[in-house]
Amino acid sequence: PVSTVLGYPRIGPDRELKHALEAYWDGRAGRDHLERVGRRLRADTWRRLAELGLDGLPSNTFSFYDQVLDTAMLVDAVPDRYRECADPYFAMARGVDGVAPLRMTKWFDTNYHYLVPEIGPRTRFRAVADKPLAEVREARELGHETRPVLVGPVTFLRLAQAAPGSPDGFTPVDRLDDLLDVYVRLLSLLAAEGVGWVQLDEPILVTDGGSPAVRHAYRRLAGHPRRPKLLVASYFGDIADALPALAVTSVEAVALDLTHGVPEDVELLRGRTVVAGVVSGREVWRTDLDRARALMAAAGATRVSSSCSLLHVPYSLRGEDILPGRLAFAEEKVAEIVALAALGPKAAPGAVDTGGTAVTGAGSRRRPDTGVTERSAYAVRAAAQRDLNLPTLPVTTIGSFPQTAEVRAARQAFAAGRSSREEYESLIEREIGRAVALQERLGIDVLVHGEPERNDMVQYFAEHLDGFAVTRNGWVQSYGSRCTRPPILHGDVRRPAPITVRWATYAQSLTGRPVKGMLTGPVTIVAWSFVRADRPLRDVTMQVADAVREEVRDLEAAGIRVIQVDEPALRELLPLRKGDQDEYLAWAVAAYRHATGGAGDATQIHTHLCYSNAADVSAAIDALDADVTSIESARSGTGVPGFGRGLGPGVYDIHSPRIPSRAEITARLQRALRTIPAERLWVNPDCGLKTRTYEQVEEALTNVVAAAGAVRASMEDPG
Ligand code: THG
Ligand code: ZN
Repeated sequence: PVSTVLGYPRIGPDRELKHALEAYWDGRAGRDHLERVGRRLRADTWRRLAELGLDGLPSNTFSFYDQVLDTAMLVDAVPDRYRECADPYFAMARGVDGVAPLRMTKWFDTNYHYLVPEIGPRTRFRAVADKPLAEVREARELGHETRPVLVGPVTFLRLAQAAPGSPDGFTPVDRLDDLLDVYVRLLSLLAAEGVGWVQLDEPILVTDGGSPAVRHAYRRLAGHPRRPKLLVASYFGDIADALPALAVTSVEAVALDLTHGVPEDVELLRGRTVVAGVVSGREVWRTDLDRARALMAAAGATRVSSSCSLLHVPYSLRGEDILPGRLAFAEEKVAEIVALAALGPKAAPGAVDTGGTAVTGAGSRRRPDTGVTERSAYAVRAAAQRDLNLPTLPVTTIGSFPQTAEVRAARQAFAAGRSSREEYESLIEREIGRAVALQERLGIDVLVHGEPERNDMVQYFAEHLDGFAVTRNGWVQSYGSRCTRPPILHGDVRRPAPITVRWATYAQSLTGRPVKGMLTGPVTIVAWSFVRADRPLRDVTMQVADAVREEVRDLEAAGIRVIQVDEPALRELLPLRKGDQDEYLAWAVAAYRHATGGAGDATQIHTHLCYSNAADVSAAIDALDADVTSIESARSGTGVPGFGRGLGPGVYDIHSPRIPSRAEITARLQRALRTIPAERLWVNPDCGLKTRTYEQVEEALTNVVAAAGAVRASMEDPG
């Protein structure tokens, strides 16, 4: 075969898998229904890929939840606590009563999340090849020979965490030899099934320090006599120093992500099959076919592929009318791959330009902003903000209040033209009134309007900014059954009119307490969108920062004294190689400070970083210089070291329907006071409340306010 893809979306063109999973989990449908939907999605995918002319079809790229979880099942790395569960697979993914799920985290620098395997010194690996074997047979019955795709052993162990109770110094990679025994067994089972090629995904090759384990692993696997041919796939970056490590093994084929350039020592792969990942699996722009052919030639490649799995892009452009002629989603990318395979490589006249494609729009730069850019020192700001008259341990929430079915239905009706703007907006005002009244009654100190006008925050801002397009049905799997519809940032970003001012000022008109304006930060807007390829990400982010800055200044001018600019995705764009990280963090922080730096000293800037509170970005969080930062973890007050400003460690885990008791929250606050001085401690839930019900929120926040009151009283009267 000369044309292939490294993987394909699986949620279904109309999110059939999402609906089947949720029906199964809720008990609305049986296991057989879920299996039937899975079988149909796999069959449709193979048929469609074959119809489009692709000749190398992958299998085992389907998953009911996650491919890393599937790999844990494949090697039987199931922690003991799940073994007795009725369905260990979904118990690992989602937890069951009293049994916590596996931790979930980002798959490299994508917006996809995988489940983190737990590997200990005594994890007993065993080959359980049922799933890949069944998919190979299923495809064969439909007339397709396929190449099963497995997560490779090095990536699997490097992404795993040490099982609880592992001795100090143990890391999962210590178990590589034991795991390789199992991969050898898996390969021989696949060979016995008549499988000609297996793809082993090793994206860990594009990070630092992967080479020694890779050399060892692939010498061992490739040295085994009874096995299919091996295609080792590296993606999401430049393979760099790991290429020589692979080149000393006898793997038959290597897939390279050429969207990150042609590796320097690519000639070390001569004599082997090089699969050219020239059609981006991450971007949505049409491929420049001439440039792709030149890259193929420069890499000595004879096969064409996507740069990574197409999991990260929507299924197809069918039904979309945006940016005509400029986009390619999964199906259109497959057609490009087939076309490139037919054309073959083309000797480049000169060096290959590895810059962006020429397909995105150009445009003029915007006018300069005349406001101040750097805010005063924190002490000066804190003094200027004293007239907010907040008590010690001020209580606030993160931003969203429950999204009722009524609001969702009204938004759909308005979008579909079935109701008028006036009807929709008056419903939004009623919802805001309800949220404000509740917060006043509960005694919250800094109020929010509750965000009833937004569904997904990035989607919302994209819809109100020039330079973005939004799809009708461009869903991309985020984790399990959850998807997002990333907006497409295609041109110069401009804010044609204020976006949130109307709702913030309406809420403020209902109360004498301060209402927070709620914005999403530039890094997060960019991280959760498909971005243009013809400008550096930092410049694009700075344009978005400019738009956010204008919104901050308009909120301030409209009398909003507290403005929250969230950056939950700050850590997501962190480059995979350590050497690139400082530069990224510097411009990410600069973009945030540009967005917020137009606010006067008397305006209190808050930020919230749900997924970012990790040690490797804590200095950057500090450098954002927000007056108040709320973080997810309620477990320690030391998550952000060196913090000399307001800090709100979440005191209530909103991801669980459980209502925290007043005593529990009091204890958490008292613990936080050991590391955070009282004059800087804030009291808040750990994230937005939109997934909870009003009943749960009322009960939980009652306890939060009571706990803050109790701790305040105990400080005044320590006896
Ligand atoms: N918004 C966007 N991207 C994100 C998040 C977000 N990426 C990271 C993180 N948050 C992912 N988390 C989620 C959580 C829930 C959902 C999606 C991603 C979710 N989606 C709805 C679903 O699948 O049913 C659809 C939502 C919609 O209608 O837009 O629940 O918060 N952009
Ligand atoms: Zn959050």
